[in-house]
Amino acid sequence: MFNLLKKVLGKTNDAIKEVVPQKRKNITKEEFEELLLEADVNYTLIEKLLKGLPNTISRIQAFNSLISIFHYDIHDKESHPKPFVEMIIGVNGAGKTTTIAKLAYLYKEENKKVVLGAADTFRAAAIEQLSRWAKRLSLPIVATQQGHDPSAVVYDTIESAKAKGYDHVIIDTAGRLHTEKNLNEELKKMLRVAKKSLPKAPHRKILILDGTQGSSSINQAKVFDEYIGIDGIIVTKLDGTAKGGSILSIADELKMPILYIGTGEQPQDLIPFRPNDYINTILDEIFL
Ligand SMILES: Nc1nc2c(ncn2[C@@H]2O[C@H](COP(=O)(O)OP(=O)(O)OP(=O)(O)O)[C@@H](O)[C@H]2O)c(=O)[nH]1
Ligand SMILES: [Mg+2]
Repeated sequence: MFNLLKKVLGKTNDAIKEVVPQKRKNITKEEFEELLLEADVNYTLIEKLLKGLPNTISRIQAFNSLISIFHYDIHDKESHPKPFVEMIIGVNGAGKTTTIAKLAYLYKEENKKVVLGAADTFRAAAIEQLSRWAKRLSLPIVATQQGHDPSAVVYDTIESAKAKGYDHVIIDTAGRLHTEKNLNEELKKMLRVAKKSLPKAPHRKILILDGTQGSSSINQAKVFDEYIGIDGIIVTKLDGTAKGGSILSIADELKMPILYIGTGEQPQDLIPFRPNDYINTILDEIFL
């Protein structure tokens, strides 16, 4: 897992290498500042991270500075109600549908029964795309036709899960900009209708952020959160970007748990996000 993270953060680490080519015991404050900039950490946060640090920084000092951003630990095994309903939200092309396949794969590995809800009835071929994943992973799926009411799919999927004793419901939604009022009203309706089937559903509204967008996705997340309340984030496409440091900005500004990171296009390409591992992977490139 640790090595996998190292591979994923490869490009970010390459950017860092430009600043500190050889591993050392200590780095200067200026070097720390520069490498955070290279990794796309925003400047306000960099200033905060540098505050109180001496001019020469050891690994422990760098670690303590970075870990201070993360205020939570979400991978304590929580017990989930059954069915546990998750709704996957985000802008167009962020990686929602692929992430659903990954989550479903993970739950299946834990011997849980999963059903998918194809509530992206908006984009042409979205239903087919999720159906293909369902087939490939041998999962049941609840779907309707393109153009039909996505809320009905949400309701039917939860009802089906209750009737058949499924552990997990994962609902795909259409990509939407945080600024599209009508589409966001539709999201609210989907949430209301979910509650008609199961009062506490959805238990988790997960926002998918495209890791290649770097810190700019923070604004999106804030607007979605104001609108419907986000319970957790999954950052995708971190395999293809040097902006791995944006995770620090996301964690600091949004104060929402980062649940997983997406590291490729296959179902197994999802890593639970653990702040310690993430920071150590970066620091391994800098310090002896
Ligand atoms: N390299 C890489 N590609 C990814 C990752 N996650 C998703 N993708 C790719 O990103 C593209 C878009 O993924 P989708 O899952 O269709 O995105 P979406 O958010 O459902 O898109 P819409 O439904 O159109 O809004 C696809 O080509 C995926 O294979 C990831 O973690 N790494
Ligand atoms: Mg999709």
